[in-house]
Amino acid sequence: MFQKILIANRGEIAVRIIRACREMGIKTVAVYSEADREALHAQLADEAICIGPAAPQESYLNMERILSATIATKAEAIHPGFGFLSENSKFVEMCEKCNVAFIGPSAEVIHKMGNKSEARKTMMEAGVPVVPGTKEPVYNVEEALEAAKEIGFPIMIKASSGGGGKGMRISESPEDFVENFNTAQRESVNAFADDTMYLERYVREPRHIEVQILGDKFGNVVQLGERDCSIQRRHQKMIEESPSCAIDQATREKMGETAVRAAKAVGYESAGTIEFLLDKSGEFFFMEMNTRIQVEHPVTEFVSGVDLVKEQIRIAAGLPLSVEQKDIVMRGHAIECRINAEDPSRNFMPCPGTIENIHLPGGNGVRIDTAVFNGYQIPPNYDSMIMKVIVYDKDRASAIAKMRSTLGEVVIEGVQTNLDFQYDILNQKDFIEGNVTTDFIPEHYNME
Ligand code: MV4
Repeated sequence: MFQKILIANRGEIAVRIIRACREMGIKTVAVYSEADREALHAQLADEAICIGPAAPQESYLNMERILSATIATKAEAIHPGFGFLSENSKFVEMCEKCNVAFIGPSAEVIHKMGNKSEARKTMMEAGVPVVPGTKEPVYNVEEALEAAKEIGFPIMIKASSGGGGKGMRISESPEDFVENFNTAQRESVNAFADDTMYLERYVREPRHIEVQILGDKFGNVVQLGERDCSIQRRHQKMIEESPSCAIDQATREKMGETAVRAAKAVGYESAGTIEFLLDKSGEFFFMEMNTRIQVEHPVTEFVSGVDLVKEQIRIAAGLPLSVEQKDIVMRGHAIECRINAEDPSRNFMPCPGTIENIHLPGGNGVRIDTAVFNGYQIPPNYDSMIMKVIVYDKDRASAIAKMRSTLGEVVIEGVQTNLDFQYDILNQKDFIEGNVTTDFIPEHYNME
């Protein structure tokens, strides 16, 4: 096992990883930017190194500085968390060259799954269901229009380098296709310097359901059930839960087996997620693969009892998975609400500032993942997510009741948050009845 791990991240996920290391008897090195001198992750780690100014490009995204810190402290491995360098295949190659273990999948798999049209083609060839559409990428609007007519309208135009909604456009008919394709492609060229596009039939009012998988260096792959992440705003997830109330046991098993097949098709190792779109008829389609630990991993940890971060560390150290598929039994219901320092009444504008007073709830089946504390100054340079509230109970109704009670107890003074907005969602009839699609927030709150 590793003696020392460097955590190339900040905030609650850095703290989450430090805790896993400490439980495993592994020493930790935190890296921090000048804006994060007082940050919890820097205080909790055994060692902490300042790697540069507040701007992410000069610190948490600076590959040379992070590798220098790793070598200087003699850490043997880097945990990238999520965001930042977690899905940067070039960084993984640099780690290899420096003889540092990257706690995540190989550079090759990250690169392959980062290209969304290539990922789609790989999955088609592996027999994983994808939304009907193009197998090869399209580059010009004429050939794209021909392909679109073949697939049938409405069409979703997507950028190969996209994901998270960038470079994505809906086309309802051949009449509006050219304009939408050109706009999406221009967006892709500007954002990713890539004109590679692909087409899918547009699935109306889908649900976003994703399956957690774990793979080791011996070719073992297990799945740990699904998360329903349909409650999103502008492609930012707000509430995630496991299990999903939208699928029956037969679909769940089929989806789990499909996710395992997808992971095995690329020789996946570490923790990963296969995202599916579920349509109104109950059919599901591969959408994307996330080659990282995700924000919402705690809901899976609650229902499965498996510590995903510890598994990632074991896998990277060359140990086999500590669980077999037959030992993984999903039990109860978990829900996560993401608490952001933002103002819902001002179009969710980020609200950095100082936490003047904070009270964190607790109790049976309550987990709070956060790195904020009394007097903490939230820097304006990073993500506005400051806390994850995760609850666990025997069924969905009990978990919702527990989440309401738990959110009701949270006190955060000094900055605006989305706490009240989250609380409101939990009291919506459609949410309580499980009638949610990716259009839930725009539909219920009159916003895009
Ligand atoms: C889709 C879709 C409907 N049909 N693809 C959004 C982000 C990117 N990961 C893929 N996305 C979508 N792809 C087809 N063929 C609808 C969405 C989508 C969405 C997906 C999951 C969660 C929230 C969403 C919000 C809007 C659109």
